[in-house]
Amino acid sequence: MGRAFNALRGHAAAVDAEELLQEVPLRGGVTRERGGAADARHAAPHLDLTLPGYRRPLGSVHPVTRVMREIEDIFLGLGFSIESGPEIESVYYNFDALNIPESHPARDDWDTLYVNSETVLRTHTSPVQIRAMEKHGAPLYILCPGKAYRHDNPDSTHATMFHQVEGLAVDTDISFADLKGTLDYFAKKFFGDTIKTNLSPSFFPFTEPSGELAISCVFCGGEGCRVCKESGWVEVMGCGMVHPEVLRHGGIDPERYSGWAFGLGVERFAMMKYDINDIQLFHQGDVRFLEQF
Ligand code: 2NL
Repeated sequence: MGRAFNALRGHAAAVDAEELLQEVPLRGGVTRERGGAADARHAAPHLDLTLPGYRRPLGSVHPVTRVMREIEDIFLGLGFSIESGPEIESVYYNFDALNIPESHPARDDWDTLYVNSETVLRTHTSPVQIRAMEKHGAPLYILCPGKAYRHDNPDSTHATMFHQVEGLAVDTDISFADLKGTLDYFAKKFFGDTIKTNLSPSFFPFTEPSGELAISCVFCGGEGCRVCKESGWVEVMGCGMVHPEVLRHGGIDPERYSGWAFGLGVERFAMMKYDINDIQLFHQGDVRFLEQF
């Protein structure tokens, strides 16, 4: 059996080599004749085997990966660790543990991609944070970058798959001021020292109080333009103090610990940083787009 196999392998190798040789175009218009070793020796003077091989074109880091790494580096510098988790997630971790009520529209078939009645493609990276709270307890300083999925119709600002980065800090005496200061520091590191930040009230079921962070428009410097709808500000992420119920679901005592969290869309950050107007470009693999980064 082994001998027969070896014979077969030898035969296959010979065929492959010959076929490969036929495909490689010769330099300097040298013709190659089909034949055995004698013919190959005959052609040898024309075939310079010391010439370097064909180089494969080198790719580059995808802009979404690049922005994700930039965000990771800023938070690694602040002492956060990176956590990851499953993209196919239970309804419990994706919704229930995050205090998202049964009746919430985000649970709808038209917003969430269900695998079955108990399983979804995660709609955000928050479930990773619940799992991390369960696994490590407090104190906890983590960043959760990864893919998220929504049942959206694709257009220039929506994609079925996109990337999120969520951050979570849980410790004794964590305050809203810590959140404000950290996000201002982060936004200035990412967008540049000249931008200003503005925090305004919002609502999420998993944070209380909740906020939206806006930055002064990177296109007009806050003067007012089409991008910022003449307001001078662009909303960039949601945030807030972790809801006590959510800490409890993570196995953390809300009487002893408090925490803040935020979530942002990586494609949106990349679009703002590199002045890109269509989210679809990130996922089409067009080299003419990708080679610009
Ligand atoms: C948005 C809003 C947000 C969070 C994400 C979070 C996670 C846990 C507990 C509490 Cl485990 N909060 N994440 C908090 C506020 C906002 O994302 O608009 N993202 C694109």
